[in-house]
Amino acid sequence: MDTRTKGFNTKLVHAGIREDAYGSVVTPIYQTSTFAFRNAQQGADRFAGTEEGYIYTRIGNPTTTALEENVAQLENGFGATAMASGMGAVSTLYLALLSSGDHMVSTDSVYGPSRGLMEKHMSRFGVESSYVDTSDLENLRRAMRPNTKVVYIESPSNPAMSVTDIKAAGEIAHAAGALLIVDNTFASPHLQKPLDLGADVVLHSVTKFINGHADIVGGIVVAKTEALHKQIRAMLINLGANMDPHQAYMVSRGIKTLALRVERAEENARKVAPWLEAHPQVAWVRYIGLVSHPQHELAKRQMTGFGSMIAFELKGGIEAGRIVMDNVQLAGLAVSLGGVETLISHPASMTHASMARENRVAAGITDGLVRLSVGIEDLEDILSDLDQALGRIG
Ligand code: LCS
Repeated sequence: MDTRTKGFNTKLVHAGIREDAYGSVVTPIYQTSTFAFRNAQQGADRFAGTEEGYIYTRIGNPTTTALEENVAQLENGFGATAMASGMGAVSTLYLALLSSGDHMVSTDSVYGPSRGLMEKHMSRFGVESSYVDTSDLENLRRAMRPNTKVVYIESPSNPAMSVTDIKAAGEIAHAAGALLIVDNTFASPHLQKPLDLGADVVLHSVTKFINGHADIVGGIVVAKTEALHKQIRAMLINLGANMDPHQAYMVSRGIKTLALRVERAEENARKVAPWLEAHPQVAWVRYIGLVSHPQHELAKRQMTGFGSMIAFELKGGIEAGRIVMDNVQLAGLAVSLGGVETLISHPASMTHASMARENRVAAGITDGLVRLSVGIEDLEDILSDLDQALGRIG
């Protein structure tokens, strides 16, 4: 069945599954490191690329291919490459698309290590970078240089929840001869399709919504064109940050319910966000579904939903935040997000601790910001857990 013309939910369930000798309904785990050739000529042909087929699992594996085909179709891209982690995807992209003397402009409130890898390590190889608030396109325009080769947007961003106009960012990047990469982790392909909006490459930490069950880490990159897909894949094969077939199997299992999970979690978040906003202990809430969010209208235009990530700050600052995090019972006090379970965390001391404090504050990641990944549990239980934890504040 050609799933490319089918709807999103049908793709989630069926895309990438190939018929096998046994009529397996799902793609089995091909737990093998290597694939035997019929003869020496076949080995040579596969290496030369004149015959399709598998060679060695770092280069490709049927279980991983099934996931790659699925996500490539969800994002409307030419092809996808699965990695060992989201950071495996980020590092592969930096190394595949940037060279010494090149410059990258990025959203300032990106996931901490995406910025740390660039500023602390890629800089050692002569790659320059600027981090600006890309939700204001003027900042992006001003940051472009003659040697800018990549514009890297995270939208919505982790954890400031800032939203960037992807279509406009693509136009700015392309006018300067640069590529647009979008980290689509927070939205998931169910709520946002950056390639349709003009991005060249989209990436995910599949650890989050795509897998959705908090039981593996993984990453994936989808390229719009064959040339970009080949360039990224060639880098991954050399780097060796490939996804393992067992990991790929787990993700293929989790992804089938992506739309159901994302919609259910959003239903909860749409109630939790205004509840928090009305709470006397809460200073402010950033949820893109709230009219108080500065890019609410933009999010409505470029996304098909608002998701389930909420950032908020308590009037009592970080001390009050600590009390809440120490007293939640249903919500897990843990980093990561996008799973079926509600999780709470403190970016300034956890996921974004590696960022210089002045950069963090400039990016809207205040010391008192608490991040909530709303799960699919019963709404009443999530609210009563938050209520009792907030009630512990002096
Ligand atoms: N991109 C975004 C937007 C992320 O949130 C993360 C991880 C990554 C890339 C990297 O993916 P990983 O290698 O972890 O699969 N974000 C995390 C977070 O906020 N808490 O724990 C991990």
